[in-house]
Amino acid sequence: MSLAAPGSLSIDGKPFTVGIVAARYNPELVGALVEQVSAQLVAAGVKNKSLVVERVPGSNELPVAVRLLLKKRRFDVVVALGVLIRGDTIHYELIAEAVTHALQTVALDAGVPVINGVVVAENQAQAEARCRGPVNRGAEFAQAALEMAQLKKRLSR
Ligand code: RBF
Repeated sequence: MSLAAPGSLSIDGKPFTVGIVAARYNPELVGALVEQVSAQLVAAGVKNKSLVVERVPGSNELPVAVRLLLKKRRFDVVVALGVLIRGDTIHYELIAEAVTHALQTVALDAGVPVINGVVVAENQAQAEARCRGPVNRGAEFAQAALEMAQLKKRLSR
């Protein structure tokens, strides 16, 4: 994946209700992503009461949890967070592909943007660099969430 993330736009997060669904697998790394995403959103003006965080066991459970969340309450955007690290089998690849497709399906069905914040890494070091190292995917996911929430508000009737 490229490191050429889009530059951050200055978007006021005050009007937005944001859901975060986070996997408990690889807890320290996902925890770092949750912290970064939440901190960026709050810094942009999203109110604490407009930020809902739900946990699921692993990345495979993210799509259904996002769907349940969207059925329960109105959200401007949902961020799905997980860390998949290559193991001895291709299991992580299967989950990565299935989750990617399912998150898109849920988003398109609901007409609500869902940010794919699942970090897929070859090894622990790669995952570390992306979750609490120099790459900072969390900030990128938060920016994408703000941009898509704004776009949804602008284009929805
Ligand atoms: N979930 C993750 O979020 N990240 C992982 O790296 C991860 N690795 C897994 C490896 C194996 C062999 C299995 C069986 C599950 C793994 N899971 C992982 C959990 C998965 O997302 C899901 O919670 C379980 O498969 C139950 O549906």
